[in-house]
Amino acid sequence: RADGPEGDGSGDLLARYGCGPVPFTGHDDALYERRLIFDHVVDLTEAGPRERFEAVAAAIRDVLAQRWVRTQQEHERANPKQVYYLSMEFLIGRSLANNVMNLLLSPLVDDAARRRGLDLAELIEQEPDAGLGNGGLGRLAACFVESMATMALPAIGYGLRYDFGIFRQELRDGCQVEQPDRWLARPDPWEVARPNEAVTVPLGCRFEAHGGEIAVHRGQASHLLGVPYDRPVVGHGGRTINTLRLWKAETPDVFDFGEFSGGDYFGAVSDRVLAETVSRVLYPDDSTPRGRSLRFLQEYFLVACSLDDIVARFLRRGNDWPALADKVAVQLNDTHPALAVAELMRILLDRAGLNWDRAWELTIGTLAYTNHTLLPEALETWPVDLFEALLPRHLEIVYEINRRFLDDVRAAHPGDEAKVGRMSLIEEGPTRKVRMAHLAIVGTHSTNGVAAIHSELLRTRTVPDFAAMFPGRFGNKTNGVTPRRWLLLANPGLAALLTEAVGVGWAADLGKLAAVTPLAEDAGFREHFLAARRAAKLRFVDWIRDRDGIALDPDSIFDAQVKRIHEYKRQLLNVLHVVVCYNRLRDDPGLDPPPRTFLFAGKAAPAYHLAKLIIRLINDVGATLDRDQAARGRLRVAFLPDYSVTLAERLIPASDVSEQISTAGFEASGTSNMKFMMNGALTVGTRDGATIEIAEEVGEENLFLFGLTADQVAGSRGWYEPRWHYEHEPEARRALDLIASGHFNPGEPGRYAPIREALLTHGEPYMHLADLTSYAEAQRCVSDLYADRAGWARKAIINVARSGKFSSDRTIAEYAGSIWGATPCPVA
Ligand code: B1H
Repeated sequence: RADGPEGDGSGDLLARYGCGPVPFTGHDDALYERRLIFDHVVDLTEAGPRERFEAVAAAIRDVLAQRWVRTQQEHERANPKQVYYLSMEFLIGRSLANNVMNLLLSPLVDDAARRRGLDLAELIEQEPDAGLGNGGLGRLAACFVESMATMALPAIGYGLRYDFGIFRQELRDGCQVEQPDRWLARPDPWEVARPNEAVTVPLGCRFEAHGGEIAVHRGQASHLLGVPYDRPVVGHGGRTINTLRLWKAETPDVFDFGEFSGGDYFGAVSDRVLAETVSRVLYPDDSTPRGRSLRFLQEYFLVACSLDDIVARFLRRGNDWPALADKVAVQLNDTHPALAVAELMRILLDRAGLNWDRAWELTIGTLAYTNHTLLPEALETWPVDLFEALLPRHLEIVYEINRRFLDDVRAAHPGDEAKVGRMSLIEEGPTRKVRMAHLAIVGTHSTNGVAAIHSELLRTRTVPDFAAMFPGRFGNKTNGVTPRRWLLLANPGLAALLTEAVGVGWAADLGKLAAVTPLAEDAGFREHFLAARRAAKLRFVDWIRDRDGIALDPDSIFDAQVKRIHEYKRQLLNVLHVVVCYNRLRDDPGLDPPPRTFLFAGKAAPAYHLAKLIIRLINDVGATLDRDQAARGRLRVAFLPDYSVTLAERLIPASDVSEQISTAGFEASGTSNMKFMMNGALTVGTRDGATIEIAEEVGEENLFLFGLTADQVAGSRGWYEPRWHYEHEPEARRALDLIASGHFNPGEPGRYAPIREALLTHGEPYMHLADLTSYAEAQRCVSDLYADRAGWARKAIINVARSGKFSSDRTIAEYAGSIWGATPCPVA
C-alpha cells in the first residue's frame, strides 16, 4: 500500500521498516468469539458490554502477543544498549483504541465489529483509565514509553502497580470528594503477571503501616517480594512492542511461614496484607510531596525491584560489570527513584565486589536524572532516621558519597564552609535529612530540566553551586507529547484533513505538518479545518452530556483550563477575569461579546485546603451565572468532574482557547499546552515553561501572551503589594469584593474570606492581581479575533502546522542521542 490503513502515515512507516501490516489474527477471525466463550463461559448473545470489551481487548492482546515476544527475543539476541525509564507514575489512560491504532488494525477491527453488530464506541467506554499518576509528570512517562517503542528503541518502563490510582473526584455541593479508584475491580486485559520473575527486597527492619505512615521495628530484618506485571507498549506501526513492568508488593511465603512466623498463623497471614500496602495506593500530591514514610518505602521498592531486574537482564545477556554503562542507561523521573544511586552502588560494591572508584564511575555513567519542578517545597528530603532503620547500608553509602563529595567541594573552595553546608547531601537541623536532588545530581552523569526556561532557572537559581561544579552535566530536554494518542486518536477528523493536506507519515514525523503552513491562506482549507474542529466540538458536547449530564453550547467559545488545581497555576486568575466579565455584563446589558464557556477540570490534593476552596468557588460562580439573566447565554462556567486522560482526549480537540496562565517561573514545562496547540486551540498564556517555546515556534502574533516575565516576578519578591492593585484598579477591586461579598454563596457569606486574604497578602507569591489587567486585555483580544472567522482559523492552522517540535519523538531522540547513547534496534 502507498498509504497505511489509517490514512495516517503508517504506510510510510511500514515502508521504512520494510513490510506490510500483519493481518488481524493471522487469518483467525474467531478470536473474539473464542475469548467470549472460553474466558467468560457465556453465550455470544448474552454477553454484556464489559464482557464484550474484555473479549475484544483479549483478542487484540492475542494479536500482539507474538510480536511482543519477538521484540524481547530480538533485544536478547542483539544485546543493544538498553534504556530504562524509572518512574513512580505512569498515567496511561485507556489502551484499547490506542493499541488498535498503533497496530494499524483500525480498518480490520472496524470491519470485524460491523460484521458482528458490535458498537465499538460503547466497548471503548467500558475500559477504566489506568490512572497511575497525578498529572504532567506521569503522563509524560506514558508518552515517552510510547515514543520509545515507536522509534524502535530497546526500552523498558518500570513503575508500581498501585491497586488504587489517582482518586476519583466527585463533586458534592460544588466541593471535591475523593473516592477510591478501583481500576482493578475487574481483571485488566492488558497485564501479564510474571510471578516466576519475582524479586526479593531485603529491608533493615520490620514495619507496620498506619494512615500512610510506617512504624518501624528495629532489630529484625524483613523482606518484601516484588511481583512484575507486564503491559505491552505498542509502537506506532506495531513492529516494536516494548514492556512497561509494574511491581506489586507481596510477602515471601518462605519467610513468613518459615522461620519468622513461629507458629503465628494468623499474624503471618495478616503480615502478608501489610506487605501489600506498599503498592496499595498512589500518593495524590502533585508537585509537592508530603513526606510520608510509606512513600519512602514505595520509592525504595521501585528502585530495588527494578535494579535487580536490570542487573539480571544485563548479566543474562552475557555482559560483564565493566560494560554496565555501555549497555544500560537508566533515566530517573524526578528524584522519586533517586535511591537508585545508593542501590546501584550497593550492588556494585557488595555483589559485584568492585572497588569504590570503579563502582562510582559505573553508577554515574549509568544513571541520569530529570528535574520537573523548582518549587522549593517539592524538593524531596528524607529523614536520616528513616534511612537508618530501613536501609542502613544505603545510609552508609550515602554518607561515604557525601564525605568524598564534600572533600572535593572543600578542595575547590577552601574555607567556604557555607558552600559546603549548602551543597551537602545532608540537611542539618533538628531532624537531619538526605537531600534527594543533591544525591541525584552528584550520583548521575546528566541532570536536565523539561523546558528551556526551567533548565536555565534550575542552573542559575536552584542549584547554582552544582552547575558551577559540574557544568557539563546540566542540559535541557524540552518535553513533548505523543501525536498518536493526542492527535491521530483524539481528533480523527482533523487527522484525516492533515493527511489529505500533507500526505501520510506525519504521525511518526510531526515536523511534516510544517507543510500545512501555507494552507492557512487558503479559504477552502480554512473551511475544512473549521468543519473538522466543529465536529470535534460536537462529539465532545455529546460525550460530556452522556457522562455528566452537562449541557454545553457548541456555538460558544470553549475556553479550557484543565490541570491540577494549584495556586501557582492560577485558576483564581481565570475566575477573577470571569467575574470581571460578569460585572461588565451586569453594568451594560447591551454588551455583545462572543458567548464563552469557561471550562475547568482538575483535582486538588486531598490535604490542599485552599485548592479545594478554589474548586468550590468555580462551582459557585458557575451556578450563579447560570441563574443570572445578565450572563445567561453569554458567559458560562462549567467545572467538569474527575479530570482524566480520557476526558482530556475528548476535551482538548473541542477547545478553542488553551489557558496556560501560571505565574512566570513556576510551571516547569506544561504539556497540555502542546496538546491544545496540536489540535488547533489558541493559547492565552504567560511566558512560562514550554509556552515560551510554543510562542517561538508559532510567532508571538499567533497566540496571546500577557503578564510579568519570570525575571520581573523574581525581582518583585519581597516588595510586591497586591493592595496597590486593589486600590488603583476598579475592575480588580470589584471582582474581589463581589467574591468576598457572598454574592456567589449567599448561604455562607464568609466562605471565600481565605481566598481574598491570600490574594491581598503582602508579597503574595503568585502575583495574581499584578497580572489581572494584562490578562483581561489579552482576553479582550481573544474575543475580538473570534469575531473574525478567517483570522481565527489562520492562527489556529499555524498553531497546528508549527507543533512539530512538541512531539515526544523529538524529545526522546534528544535523550537517546545526548544522554543515553542508545540507538534503535528494529524488530524484523
Ligand atoms: C511536575 C511534579 C511532581 N513537576 C511530586 N513535579 C510528585 C512532583 O507525587 N509527588 O510527590 C508528583 C509530581 N510534577 C510536572 O511535570 C510539572 O509541574 C509540569 O510543569 C511538567 O510539564 C511535568 C512534566 O515534566
